[in-house]
Amino acid sequence: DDIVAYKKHETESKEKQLTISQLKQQIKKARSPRNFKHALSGANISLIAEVKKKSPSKGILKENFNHLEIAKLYQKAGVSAISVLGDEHFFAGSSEIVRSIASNSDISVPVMFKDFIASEYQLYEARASNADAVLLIVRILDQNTLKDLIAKTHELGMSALVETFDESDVKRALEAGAEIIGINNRDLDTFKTDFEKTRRLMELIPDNIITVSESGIHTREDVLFMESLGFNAMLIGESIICQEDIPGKISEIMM
Ligand code: IGP
Repeated sequence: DDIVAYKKHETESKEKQLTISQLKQQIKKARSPRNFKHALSGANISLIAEVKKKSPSKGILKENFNHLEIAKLYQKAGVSAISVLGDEHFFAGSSEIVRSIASNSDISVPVMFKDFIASEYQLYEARASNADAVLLIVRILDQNTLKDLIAKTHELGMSALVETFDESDVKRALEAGAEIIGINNRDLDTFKTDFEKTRRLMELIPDNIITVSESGIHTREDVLFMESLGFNAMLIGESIICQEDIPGKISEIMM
């Protein structure tokens, strides 16, 4: 996979600046992890709001983008968790941005480190940045790596949101020990969203698993649809970030 090769290469050069054992030293001084899974387990559907400056399909989403200020608006609006892009290349994020948000005293909700994770190094990087959760994408990982990364994430005291696109991904996620499964409504090749596919995949997931509907959610109707399918949470970026009035948009769709 291209992305995995790219990330492995990127990790190798990062490892020259900062080794795993140095990251482990940083982790000893990190704040203790917040319970991401618990934050998504409320009676009503939860919102994970995403801090994303740029996307591969739309380019720069907003001018004068201040990551920390947006995270603070999310916190004030009462979101359940915040997702922050750690990837620099495609999304103009970074682990420093994750750290600035996850370490800020105004932020008390769990923070997810969102990247194309392909190795343990990135999990240490996430925890050293004070992240509480990571995203693991099934279809870019082989089954053994997926299992190992889920186990390592839990060992570090974090939660893993395990992202799926099709039936086979869902089966693999369950088999690998995922406790939180995300269904991406967007096809990463065509950038199209397909809620019908989401409905089908949702039927394969047992009730004891926490479920997250990801991408392309724009309106109050979309939220009600995801609620009707039984999702515990939604991951929303674009449709909130692109608004002038971010708290207003959040209360409009969440009510
Ligand atoms: C958020 P949106 O359409 O609300 O901005 O989507 C999130 O689901 C999306 O950014 C995402 C993503 C990913 C990005 C989901 N999985 C994997 C990068 C990599």
